[in-house]
Amino acid sequence: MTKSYHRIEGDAVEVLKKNDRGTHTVPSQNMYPHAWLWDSAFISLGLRHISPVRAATELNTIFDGQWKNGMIANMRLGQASLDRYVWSSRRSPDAHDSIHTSGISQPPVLAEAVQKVSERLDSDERKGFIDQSLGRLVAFHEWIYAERSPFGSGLFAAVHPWETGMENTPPWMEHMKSLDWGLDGKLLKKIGQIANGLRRDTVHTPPHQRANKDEGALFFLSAMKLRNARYNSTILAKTHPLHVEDIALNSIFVRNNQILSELAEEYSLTLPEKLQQNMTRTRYALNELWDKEDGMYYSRDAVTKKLIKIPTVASLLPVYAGTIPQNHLSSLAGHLQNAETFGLPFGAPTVPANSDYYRPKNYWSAPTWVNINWLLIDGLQRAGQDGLANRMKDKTIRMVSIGGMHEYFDAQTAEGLGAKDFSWTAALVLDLLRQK
Ligand code: 9WN
Repeated sequence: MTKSYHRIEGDAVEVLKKNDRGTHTVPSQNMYPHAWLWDSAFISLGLRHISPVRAATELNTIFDGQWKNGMIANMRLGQASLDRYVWSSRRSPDAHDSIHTSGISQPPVLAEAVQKVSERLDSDERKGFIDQSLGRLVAFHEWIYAERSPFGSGLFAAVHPWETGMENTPPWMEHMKSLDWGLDGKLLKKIGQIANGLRRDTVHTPPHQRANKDEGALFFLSAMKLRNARYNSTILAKTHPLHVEDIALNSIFVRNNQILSELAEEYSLTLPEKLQQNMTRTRYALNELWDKEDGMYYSRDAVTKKLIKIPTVASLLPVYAGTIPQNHLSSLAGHLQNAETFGLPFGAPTVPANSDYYRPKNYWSAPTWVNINWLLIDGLQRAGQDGLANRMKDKTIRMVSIGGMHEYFDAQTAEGLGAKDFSWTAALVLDLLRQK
């Protein structure tokens, strides 16, 4: 049964209240005890409708954990957590002196959040917030070029699947399995056992909805490689086998570079020349990831420069970048409407329905996520594709009204999956409703 818009708004506000920890919002009660970069960015987009000042605080909490070299980590870790030991971020001299974080980042969607939140603040608050945020955003984007683009393409090359935010997405999992990690089978097995022994996610969520054991082992293996290299990018460029120019990550990067330029112009800040040049390069380089034959984009191994041709919703996210040629945009819009692949009843599945990798209830391997639908809707609106954008918006709202404020959903049935009372689902559905 579908609920009225009014009821959904009420439920969304309730979830955000329940998950509020004062200066940040946890993604969900038990499963996710820390503050995550892109979660807090999406959460702030919903919070700005309730309290713009609280939305700004949400972002400041993430910015406050920024490393000395500009990195903003995917997780700002809570008290006494095992994750503090696993990541041991202090192994890096660049880590924050007193705030514990992971040692990797996440999609740079913070400029978007800063812009949208700042528009809701009154002028004094806005000035203070922008003065504080702009320098931090510049340092973060400069860090991406300095430390995550070591092979000269101008694209963001991620070193861990969690940097994409789409943890077990099939192209990454397949690619990781194909790499030489320099370990024999016995050691790999041992690492897998340790990794799965440390996992707590499958206590809170049915295991078939989460990453499987092999995927869990790959997450841990790559994290240990990074930790052993003390997160030093010069060492990683030589020793780490995994550098992927992820298409979703780079689409988000291009759009947020654009927003950062807009903010700089509006607030009379001249961006460093090198950063401006790099931003232009990234915009052009995104099109190197276009595959003419399939009419969509793919992620690329940054070392071999080979596309990893397994279609996922990331292949369509250049819609959000806002800079792609018109014929590419039409092709991606076509995929989004194809009922055999991405045009499912409740939004874009993360893996197309006709793929061998399609597992309808499994995490980033088919279910649809509200944040990804939000990014697609936003891109389609800016591209003037209002009809498709509105249809996706209606599907997403209807899905949440049927499935509840879950983390992700079966794109065919709207069944809620993963964590319950998930913060960005609540925040973004609130945002979509307020746009109506
Ligand atoms: C690891 C918090 C995060 C999201 C990610 C999502 C999931 C974590 C996990 O939860 O990842 O970062 O434990 O699997 O995949 O996008 O930011 O909600």
